[in-house]
Amino acid sequence: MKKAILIGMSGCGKTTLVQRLEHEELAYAKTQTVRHYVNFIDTPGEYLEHRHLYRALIISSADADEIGLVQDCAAGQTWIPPSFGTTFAKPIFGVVTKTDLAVGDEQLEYARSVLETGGAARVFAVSAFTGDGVPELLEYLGGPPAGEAQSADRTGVGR
Ligand SMILES: Nc1nc2c(ncn2[C@@H]2O[C@H](COP(=O)(O)OP(=O)(O)OP(=O)(O)O)[C@@H](O)[C@H]2O)c(=O)[nH]1
Ligand SMILES: [Mg+2]
Repeated sequence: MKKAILIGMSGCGKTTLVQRLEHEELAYAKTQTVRHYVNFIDTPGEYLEHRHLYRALIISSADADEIGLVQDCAAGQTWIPPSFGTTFAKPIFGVVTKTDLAVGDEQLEYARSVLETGGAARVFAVSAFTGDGVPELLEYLGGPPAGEAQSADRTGVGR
């Protein structure tokens, strides 16, 4: 499975999504610093919100195969600048989060356009709460189907 670093504003749902993808219990915990999971690198939203911290994102991305830009569809604003993805010489995908909160298509379209403008070649729309869209994202990253035990994967054998 490819390793992805997730980047997005504070509260957009990165950690909750990683918990869902890693089959962990969903429990709120503010991300204070970069956290490494088996298949993901979770980052604090502040690293995107303060330009002088971009450097930490660039350094952390060295261990990732893919860059995942994350946008909360219910946020109504973004910190992802146009062409932000060019900061990283790696493939970029986008994730629209919290689709369970979307009221109509406009919010989803806005989030999708933010991610595409930021450089995402593929965009996935997910809800970590309901699991909608999670299998498609896992398939893209080459992971096992949602719900399937990841014990073999966790050992790192074959990676
Ligand atoms: N309704 C809904 N709420 C969600 C979803 N995912 C996350 N949340 C909520 O959004 C809030 C922020 O989620 P986090 O996963 O901590 O966000 P984050 O992007 O990791 O935030 P930072 O660590 O501050 O960068 C929490 O209260 C979550 O419960 C979702 O799919 N649907
Ligand atoms: Mg977090």
